[in-house]
Amino acid sequence: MMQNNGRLWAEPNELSRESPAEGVTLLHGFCREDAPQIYEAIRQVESISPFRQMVVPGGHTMSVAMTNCGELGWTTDRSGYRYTPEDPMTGAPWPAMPEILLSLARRAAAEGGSAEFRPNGCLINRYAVGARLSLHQDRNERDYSQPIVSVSLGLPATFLLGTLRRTDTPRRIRVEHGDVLVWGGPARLIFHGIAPIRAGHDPLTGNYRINLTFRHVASDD
Ligand code: MD3
Ligand code: FE
Repeated sequence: MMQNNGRLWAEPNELSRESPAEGVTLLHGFCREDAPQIYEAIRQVESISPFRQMVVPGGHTMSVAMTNCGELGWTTDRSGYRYTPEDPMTGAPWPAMPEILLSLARRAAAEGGSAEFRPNGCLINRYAVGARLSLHQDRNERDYSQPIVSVSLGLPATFLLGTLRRTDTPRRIRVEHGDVLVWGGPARLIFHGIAPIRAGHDPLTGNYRINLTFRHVASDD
């Protein structure tokens, strides 16, 4: 491991753990070896509920393409953001969460200190070159007691790690293929985003970055 301005830089093929902020655990390379099977599971989901670019209430179309698996999937349209049991595009339930994804999320959460993580939804984001996600909070889950686990595949990205206040300048953190982050406790409601993806090629995903976020969404019953 090399030390650089107080930040630890992992060697490219090394596994390492960092805590870039309170409540955040970065498991560098945690799913690198399983990435081909994880990607296969995403292809399976996508064959049932395809990636699509959704429209936000303000009328803009998101640059990120999205789909979901699990009991509840996140969507947006002109009328607002919500979690639904059905894919509005197909009218059918979202595809079930593949076992390999569920077990990855639970193992990662345990490493981040949450042994009881029960994700019932997984939002899958696909970024083409230039796609970005502006600073936001994730509040539609209505249950903030469980963490969010995020998995990065393919092209690297600059993650914008903010605070609980929108106006604070976010820190920039590089996330790459195989990295897994666990966001719990005081980090669950921070503002965060993704800077525009830069051109590149990944052997597994081609010209895309793919991010999975596992969530426990409160259901109404
Ligand atoms: C911290 N996705 O889907 S993952 C999102 O890379 C989202 O696609 C980004 O933000 C992506 O909502 C970032 C890391 C992440 C996801 C959700 C969080 C960090 C989070 C929710 C609360 C706190
Ligand atoms: Fe988010």
